[in-house]
Amino acid sequence: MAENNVGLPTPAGYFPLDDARLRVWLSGLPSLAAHVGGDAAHWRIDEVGDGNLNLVFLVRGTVGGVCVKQSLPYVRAVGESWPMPLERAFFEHQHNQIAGPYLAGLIPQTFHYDSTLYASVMELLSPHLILRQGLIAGRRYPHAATAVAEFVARSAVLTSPLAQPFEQVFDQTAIFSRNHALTRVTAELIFADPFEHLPRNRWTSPELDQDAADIRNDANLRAAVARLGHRFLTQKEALLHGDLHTGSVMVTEADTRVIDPEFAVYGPVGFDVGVFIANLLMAFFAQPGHASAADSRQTHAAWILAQAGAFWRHFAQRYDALWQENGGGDAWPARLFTTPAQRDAFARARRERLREIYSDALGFAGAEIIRRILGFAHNQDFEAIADPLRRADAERRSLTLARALLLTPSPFADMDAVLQHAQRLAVPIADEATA
Ligand code: SR1
Ligand code: MG
Repeated sequence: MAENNVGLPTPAGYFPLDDARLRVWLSGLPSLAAHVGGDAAHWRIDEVGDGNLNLVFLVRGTVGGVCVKQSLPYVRAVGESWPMPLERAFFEHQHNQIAGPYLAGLIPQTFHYDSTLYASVMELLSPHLILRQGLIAGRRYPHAATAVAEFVARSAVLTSPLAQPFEQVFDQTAIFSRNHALTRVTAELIFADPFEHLPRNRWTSPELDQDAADIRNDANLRAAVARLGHRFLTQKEALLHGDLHTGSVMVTEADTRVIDPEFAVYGPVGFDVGVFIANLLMAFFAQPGHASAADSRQTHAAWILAQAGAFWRHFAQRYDALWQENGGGDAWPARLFTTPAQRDAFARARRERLREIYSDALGFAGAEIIRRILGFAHNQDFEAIADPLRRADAERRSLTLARALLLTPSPFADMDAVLQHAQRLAVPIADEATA
């Protein structure tokens, strides 16, 4: 072990990649270099990482290309003042190893993992875009919501004791329970930070100063979010992606891939469900901020909202079907439910389980919205709105929905009720009078 300049131990042999080092390293791995093709000196290499944490390189040559993702020993978006262990690449690799076999076609193929450089070499997804960027640009991806729902449903059932022997699940849970650094990020950034005065928090100021203070000072909201934080840390239901926002999905019109499972941990299924729904809801509320003279974005906003419904419906239907088809694990042993009466009881229990996931998801969605507007890690849906008044308006409407999801969820008997409420909240005040 050596010490890097941020004081964290890094393994001997680790170095951050750059254009020159990547050419040398990759050309020393002939089977990977073959995916790129041609003379390494002529490869086109672009560093495209736009997330908070890692280096991401796209390498293109005469045959095709690869994507190389590497951990840095600190939070990229902040710099060396926020050290961050390199192991996140290991947990992303473990997710690919353990959940990957169930997720064919929904994740990029991984060709190689280097445990010294904490780097993965993956399939180059082209001409894919990050889903969030596409939604901001006004583009539609007709299959994205159902593909992400399929990813969540397969992960939720097939990595859990519904489908696996408990010994296997316990061993996997033990692996991901070492994902301390990124689980701490989630525990603090989602479930605590927005309720404290911290230098790393920010919001659209001064427009949202009062909203931020109201949220910080709302004891019931603190309790609702803390309760969910407790569930996140204790309910080891299935292997989560752990950071399933619209920036973790790459799309074309026909193809959808979920990327970046470095926050993977065993947790409550409703967390992934709620985070993804929250990010669609924020994309929806942000649309007026992206309007132009030619496009009010109303139609696009309505389409995005409908995707949240399609996502939940597909998830619920597939979770139920996959459970019935793969119920060979130690939880809910299939052999106990064979007579008509037993099968009825099992069907009722499955409906109850989906109600539980739905209820969790509403709360996690509320917590995700609040942290994206008042915490450290914001999203481009709002950040790309240059006018602070318009940005604050979209953010305030989102916060209003988040509070309702967390504090008064009972009117939201089903997802349609959530979407109708979001639609009502999105109507500008002036239009409400004439509606
Ligand atoms: C310090 S990392 C901040 C955020 O970026 C990641 O994408 C996660 O969402 C995390 O909460
Ligand atoms: Mg990420």
